[in-house]
Amino acid sequence: MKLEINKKIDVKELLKDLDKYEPRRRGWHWREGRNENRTIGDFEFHETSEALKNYIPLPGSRGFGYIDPQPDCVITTEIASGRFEDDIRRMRMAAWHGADHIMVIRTAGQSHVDSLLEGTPQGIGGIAVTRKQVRASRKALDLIEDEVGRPINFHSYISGVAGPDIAVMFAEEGINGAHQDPQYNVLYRNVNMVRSFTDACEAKKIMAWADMLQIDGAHNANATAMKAWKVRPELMVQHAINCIFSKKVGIKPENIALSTVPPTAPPAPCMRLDLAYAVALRDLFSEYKMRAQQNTKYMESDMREATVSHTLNLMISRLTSADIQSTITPDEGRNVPWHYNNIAAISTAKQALNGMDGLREMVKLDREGPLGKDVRELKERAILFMEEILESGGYFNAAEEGFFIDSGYYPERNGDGIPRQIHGGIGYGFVFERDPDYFAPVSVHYGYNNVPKEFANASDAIGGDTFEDRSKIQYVDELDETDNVNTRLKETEKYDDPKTLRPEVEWKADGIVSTTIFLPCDERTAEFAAIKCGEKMGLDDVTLVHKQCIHPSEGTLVEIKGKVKFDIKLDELVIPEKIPVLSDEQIREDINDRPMFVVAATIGQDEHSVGLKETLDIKHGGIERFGIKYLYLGTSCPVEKLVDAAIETKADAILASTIITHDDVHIKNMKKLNELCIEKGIRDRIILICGGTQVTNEIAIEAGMDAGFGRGSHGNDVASFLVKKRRELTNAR
Ligand code: Z97
Repeated sequence: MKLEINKKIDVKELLKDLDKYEPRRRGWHWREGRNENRTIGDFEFHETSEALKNYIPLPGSRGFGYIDPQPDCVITTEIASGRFEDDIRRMRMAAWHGADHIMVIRTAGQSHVDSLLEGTPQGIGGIAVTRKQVRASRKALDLIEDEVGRPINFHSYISGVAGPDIAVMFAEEGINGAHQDPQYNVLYRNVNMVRSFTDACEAKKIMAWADMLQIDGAHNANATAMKAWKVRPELMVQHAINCIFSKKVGIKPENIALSTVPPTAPPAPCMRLDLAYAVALRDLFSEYKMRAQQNTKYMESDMREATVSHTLNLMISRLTSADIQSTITPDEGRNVPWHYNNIAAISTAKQALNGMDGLREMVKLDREGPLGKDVRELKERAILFMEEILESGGYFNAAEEGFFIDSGYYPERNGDGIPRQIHGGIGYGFVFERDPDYFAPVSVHYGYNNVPKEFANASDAIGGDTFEDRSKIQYVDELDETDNVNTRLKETEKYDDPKTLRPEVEWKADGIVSTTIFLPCDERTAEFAAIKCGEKMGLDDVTLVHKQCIHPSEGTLVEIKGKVKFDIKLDELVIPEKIPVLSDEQIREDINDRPMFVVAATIGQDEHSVGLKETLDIKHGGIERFGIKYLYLGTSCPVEKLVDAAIETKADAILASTIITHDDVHIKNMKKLNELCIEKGIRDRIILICGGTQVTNEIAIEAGMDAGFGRGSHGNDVASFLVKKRRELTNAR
């Protein structure tokens, strides 16, 4: 199976022979070609990696030859639709925009499930991580990485009481990275602490074998604490515990990543607090990798606000370092996992990282001033915290005494931490010391194993385990007759036909659309009025996604979502043919060889000159930029005057602009222009163009023009047409 750029990924095809699919490789992949200077377009970049084969560049790249520099760090996106068949389409879109670390969010609380799930059940807030879902996604990513020309890391979580089982499955299925932190289970999922650390030994050993990258869970303290900046010393302690533990179990330090999150966001003076924290982390953990996340704790539903916080976070990444740059959208806060917002966040990362390329070569962090003092203080607080853990008898005692997630800024303690019991919690009582004759016939195992002498390797006892012989993997397809991918695909089968479209946001053809509405009233009224607006617009299931007070009485901005019930049939659409546009260089060359002169005006009683001026003036990228000279006759110019001026100046073309449409005055004026040129005997040698918001090429041509330019037209569209039309007229003569 191979992806074709102009075809959607075929999920049914992907699922064929999935039971036999083998992942191509194991292990984490960093971007290639880092630490090299690279010329891309007109610029030299200092912090990029190799280019992609297929990509979508930033919109602003139009001014720079559509370059798409790939930053040096891996870029993450989190995908969480709840249906893996929809996730994989998002993965493909994300990869084209520059994501090469796809984190699949698990269905709510999968840590509580004490075994492996099977099949393809639909999840809430993410997918149920099962072998089939994982394998199908990895298979899709193998195809996607061929398409974009860069390996893509696939990532999920190894936690909960089924952690080691999940680790085995991930290793078998070629998963490249995972969150693994026994402290997460203890603090947030109340898994017994002895059990959690014991399981982690096994899970980490397997991760080491599979060369997976590990991300820890310290940042969850930041997200849980009431005042996130106060837990900065604790965050460092948590990182330290998981780092050294993982290293001792056998994970290479370069595969251990700290989940760093800047703990504050504006309106806090975030740079002062977050930069010191970032520097302190890098001082203490220089051996390990940094996975820079975005702050989500102080994220509301406002995209703009989240983007500014994200950009400030990205500045910290560039001022310090980031091996992996994470991206999250406000969707995480408002629980609407919309893929186009994921793309927006990937683009924010790419844009900011490109923009700040080489920042550290120009700006040096001043350690002599307040930054150095704060960094030192943070490190001291963290080390004192660690010392107190030792004094209290070790980690387990400290966790029992509620040392963690306390709202005090250490050494201050407010006594509101999360205490957990050594003799309690989920899975308590299920950790047993291994007997002297304990024997596990597996190739990768942590700790004591009494391998009988006749076997060189433990797994020889069974003729090889699943890591050595894939045919021993038990592949379970579906367990639930109704909750599975086949039934879901059947329900949306109609939309496999590319001629039938329905808008979508969360899932294929879900009909969801969102609308931004401004209501000139207070916030509370606006909330209900907006929902009524949605209903009157014919939407079903209207809900509020975002609201923002603009003024207590003058107005509120509201975003709603709802569902449409209709389909769009492609046969019903009238899509005018797209006119190919010459490149800027081609236009310039032509005008250089043969100068061009045009006369222009807004015609009739029309005073709207902005569009025409934008099309003409060099400042706005108008035709002047290609060397075309023009005479502008102003607004409300009579058609006669325009034609006379064209004759007098021997103009190659007339550019008329008309916005007003009442009584079809725009059409009448175009017709008049054509007729007058015929009457004066110049029609066969002059190009007539009309522009305006209500003008289309079709309307203009019908009214006797050579071309019409409506909304969204730029100077290059007009210049390209002028050049081509003049060549046509010359050839005809
Ligand atoms: C991130 N946005 O990028 P369950 N283990 C650890 C975790 O941090 C998590 C889980 C397991 C975040 C990811 C929050 N983190 C989302 C160390 C989740 C998930 O939900 O308890 O089944 O496991 O880090």
